Amino acid sequence: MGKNKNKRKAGMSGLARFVLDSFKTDNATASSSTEPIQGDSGPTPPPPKKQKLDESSSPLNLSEPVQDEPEPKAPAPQESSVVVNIVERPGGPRYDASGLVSHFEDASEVPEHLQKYFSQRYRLFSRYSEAPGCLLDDEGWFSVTPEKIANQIAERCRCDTILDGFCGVGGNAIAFAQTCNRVIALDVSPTRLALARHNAQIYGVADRIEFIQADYLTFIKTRALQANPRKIDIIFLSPPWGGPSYLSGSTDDQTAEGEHPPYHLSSILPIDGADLFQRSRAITPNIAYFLPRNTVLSEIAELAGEENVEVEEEWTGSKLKALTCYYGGLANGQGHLFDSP
Ligand code: MGP
Repeated sequence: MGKNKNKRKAGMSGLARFVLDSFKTDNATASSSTEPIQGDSGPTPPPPKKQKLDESSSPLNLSEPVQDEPEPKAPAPQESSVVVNIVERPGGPRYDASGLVSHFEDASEVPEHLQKYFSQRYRLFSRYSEAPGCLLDDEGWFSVTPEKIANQIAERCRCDTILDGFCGVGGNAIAFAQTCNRVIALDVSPTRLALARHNAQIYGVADRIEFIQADYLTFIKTRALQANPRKIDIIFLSPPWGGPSYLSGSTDDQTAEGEHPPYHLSSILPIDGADLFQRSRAITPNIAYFLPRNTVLSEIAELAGEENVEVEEEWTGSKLKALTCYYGGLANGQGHLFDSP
């Protein structure tokens, strides 16, 4: 499958530089938080292990062509800049984004709408309370991938270079940094990118991740213009699903009592989820797509065309949290597709 188990140190890559330069030329908002940090030497992560989750996989087969899609939906307003402290500590300065959002340690400090997520904080980040404390903004609280699930996905995505197109506060990027040689983590929000880097530092993996403030669609479009772009083996897509109300479904479809209405890929942001997938496939056949548990399975299958897709249910305890859909060489029995153009 062409996967590489060795790891190497990440600096800012030619690709990152190219993209940043392109952004500068276009006067678009982009910045990188990849400047080297002295003494960024947190604990070395343990060798990756397979996480045991109550999961099941079911390959789906189909052959429907994927339709062309409408124009991108309006992008969310962008924040322009973020100030982050570089804190002097024994052993060198460390990146610390503590000023950007509150780190809660007691439920009494937590706003009502975040209480449910706060009670799961150690499932989200097992090192949540390790100084200076993991940081999440509102969107991070409701959309970060719980750590065991992130580790499970990272294990399946073991490769040389992975692109996390919507890294949020870093849950998946941190896990990928423990199984992949190089992680390119994008987010359109400078705040969330700073929080991701802060959290990655707590896990001792910040120096293995290239954090790039960029809109994913612009990033891949820019990359397509490069004469000789760096190979990206896998793209991980965990886009916004439209907020915590995604479970209410995205249409007036009828459902049986007690069931959640179906979620359609057309509700994915910033563009229709089928379009997002097809644009990503222009870069690599190997896509891991993190989707709501109530996503219409036939739509997931349709994306695969003549190939198979493997759908992994992500459980924590007795609760189904989400689906990860593995396409291309990531799907069981399709390893030969991993290095295909
Ligand atoms: P959830 O259903 O909001 O939480 O999200 P929970 O605790 O299962 O809610 P309950 O009321 O059913 O108990 C379940 C998981 O989906 C979260 O842990 C996140 O990993 C993921 N998730 C949720 N949202 C709203 C998003 C999103 O917008 N984008 C992405 N990528 N993941 C999300």
